[in-house]
Amino acid sequence: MSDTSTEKRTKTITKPEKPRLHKVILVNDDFTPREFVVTVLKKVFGLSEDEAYARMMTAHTQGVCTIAVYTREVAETKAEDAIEAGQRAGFPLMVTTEPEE
Ligand code: TYC
Repeated sequence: MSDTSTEKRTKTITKPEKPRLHKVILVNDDFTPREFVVTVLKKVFGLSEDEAYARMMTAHTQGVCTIAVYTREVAETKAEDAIEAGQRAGFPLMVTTEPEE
C-alpha cells in the first residue's frame, strides 16, 4: 500500500482587489483666468504647457475635461491642491474626482 493519497482537495485563492482608479475632472467657470488654470495644471499635475493648455481649452469649450487618473487618495489630494491654489488667488476653480468605470 502506498502513502500517496489520490483524494481531491480544493483550495480557494482570493485575489486582492485591484485598486480602482479615480479620474480628476477640471470644471469650467467664467472667472478663473485661462493662464492661471494652465499654471495650476502644470504645477499640481505635472503637465507640459501644451497638455495643460489643451485640457484647459477642452474644459473651457465643453464644460469639463479629465485631467488624469490616479488611485483615490492621490486623485483627491491633487484635486484639493488645485482648488486651494484657486482659493488662495481668489478664483472659484473647481476640480472633482470620480471612480473610473
Ligand atoms: N472659462 C475661463 C475663462 O474664460 C477659463 C477656464 C478654463 C476656467 C477652464 C476654468 O476649468 C477651467 N477665463
